Formats: sequence, C-alpha cells, structure tokens
Amino acid sequence: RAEVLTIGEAMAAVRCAGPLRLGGASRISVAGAEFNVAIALARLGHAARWAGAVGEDEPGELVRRTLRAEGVLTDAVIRRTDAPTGLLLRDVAPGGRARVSYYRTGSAASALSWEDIRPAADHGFAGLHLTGITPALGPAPLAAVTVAADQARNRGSWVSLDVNHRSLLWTRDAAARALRPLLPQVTVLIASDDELAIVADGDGERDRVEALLDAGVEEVVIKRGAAGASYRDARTSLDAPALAVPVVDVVGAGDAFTAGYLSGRLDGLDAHGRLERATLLGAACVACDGDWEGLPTRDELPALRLRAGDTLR
Ligand code: KDG
Repeated sequence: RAEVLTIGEAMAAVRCAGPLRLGGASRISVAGAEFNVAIALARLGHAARWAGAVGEDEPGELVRRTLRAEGVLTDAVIRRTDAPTGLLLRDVAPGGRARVSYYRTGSAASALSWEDIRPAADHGFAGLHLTGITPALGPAPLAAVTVAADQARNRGSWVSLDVNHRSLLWTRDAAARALRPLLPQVTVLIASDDELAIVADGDGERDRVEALLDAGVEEVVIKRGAAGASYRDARTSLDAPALAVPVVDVVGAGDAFTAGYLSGRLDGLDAHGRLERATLLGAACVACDGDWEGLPTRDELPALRLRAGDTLR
C-alpha cells in the first residue's frame, strides 16, 4: 500500500543551453509535475506510486527507469504501443527567458482512462495527489482523475490538488470549469497566489480562501515563490518566508514545495512544520538545475537549513 498515489503525464524533457534554433548543447531528462512530486516523496522515504501511461519507446523507458531508480512504485505504469511518450523542449528565448514547447498532443498519457488507473487505486493509499495538468490533457484523463478523487474520498483517503495552471494547455476559464467540480473532494488545495482565482470567486485572497473552505477544502496552501508561502484552514492562518538560495532554475520548485508539504503532513507535522518542509524543498529545487535532480533525501534535510552560501564540509 502506498502512502501517496499520484496520476499524471511524464515526458522526456530536452533542455537546451541556448536558443534551440541555434543548435548546440542540450541535456535530456524527465519532466512532469506529478512525477516530480513522486520522486520528491520517495527521496524522503515515503512509499509513492506514480500511475500514468508512456509509449513503448526510449523516452518511455527513460521515464520508467528514472522512477525505478528513485524508488517510486511503478507497477501501475502502462506502456502503450499505439501512442508515444510526450516530449517537452525547454530552451532560452531572446532576453534569457526560459521557453517551453510541448509535443504531447496524442501522447500515451492524453488517453489515460479510469480503467488504466483502477489497478493503482485498488492497491490502496493514504492520499491521492492530483494536479490541474492531468485534467487538461483530454476528456479521458479528466474523467479518470474525477473518478479517482471520488473513490479516494469514499474510501476515507485524503486528496490533494495542486492547481498548476499551464496556459499552453488550456485557458483559465477552461481550467476553472474542469477543476471547480473537483473541490468538494479536495482535502488540500495548493495554488500559487495568482491561481487562486481559477478555483474560487471573490474580491481578494481572503474571500477566495473563504470560498474554498466553504466548498469543502480543509487546507489551503498558497505558494508565493521568493515571498514564501501561506497556510489557511478554518481556524489557522500562517505565513512562512522562503529560504534565500542562489536561483539556478525555478522550474519544478512548485512541485518540490508541494511534496514537502505532503511529506510533513504524512509525518504528522503541524502546519508550521509542513510549510517549513515545503519551503526547504522548494529552495533545494531552485538551487539546482533540473525539475527534481536537486531534491534532498531525508538524511540531507537538516543540511538544507544552512544559510545560502554556507559550505558543507
Ligand atoms: O512543474 C514542472 C512542470 O512544468 C514540468 O515538469 C512539466 O508537467 C509539466 C508541465 O506540464 O508543464
């Protein structure tokens, strides 16, 4: 039985050192929000299962091998012969901005159905982690996560949802239409401050948090990047600063943050402790190149509390 089951798409990710059109050096790795969370949890010693579909191709093998190497449970990973593993290209646009291009239309994960997920769900789990990316992949993945969330709550498990809006995949309106109906099943809602308006109406943050709690959400966790993070529930309101680290690559930091929060929750930490672990993991991710490569093991957690610039000897 896993502590956490997560469902999503993992893609081969090619990271170019400069503008792709100039060619040159690149590095190949794996990306995917739920994949990142599964690895972050496994590194901290939690039993995490990732359910998803890849193609029977080399990128799919890279995804499966990486998950196995990181100790994530992979028995629910489906290999399809009729569709490829998705691909993500990340290069540097003029001005130094990171640019992402997706090649995931028609990918193996875009047809992920509840039938595909059911065996993973039947293994049992304490919590189900979802993001707003999987429902954006198509009608079948949207239905799959909806059924998975319903079943999880019926079986007494908690459900977390990280809004993770990807504007290349869908509009904020389309995301709102798909994600708001999930809220009654969501125990922990995680969003960056600008994503709150996708899932809740209201004049300001306070109203939106109220609306989420009214909809049945028990814990609202707000990511504010370098400005830290906040926690709200019916009784508690907490704010935490971010850890100051040299910024190398911010992609994946939100997933690391989410995994830190969920890990703290699994360990029975209070809201303060959960936010602290969340911001530690976010900082660890930001300080290294890659979505998940810089994430700590449990043994390495205390060292992360060192201030930026300190040397570990
Ligand atoms: O959160 C990091 C993700 O953006 C990245 O790993 C790829 O899942 C991904 C996506 O859909 O953008």
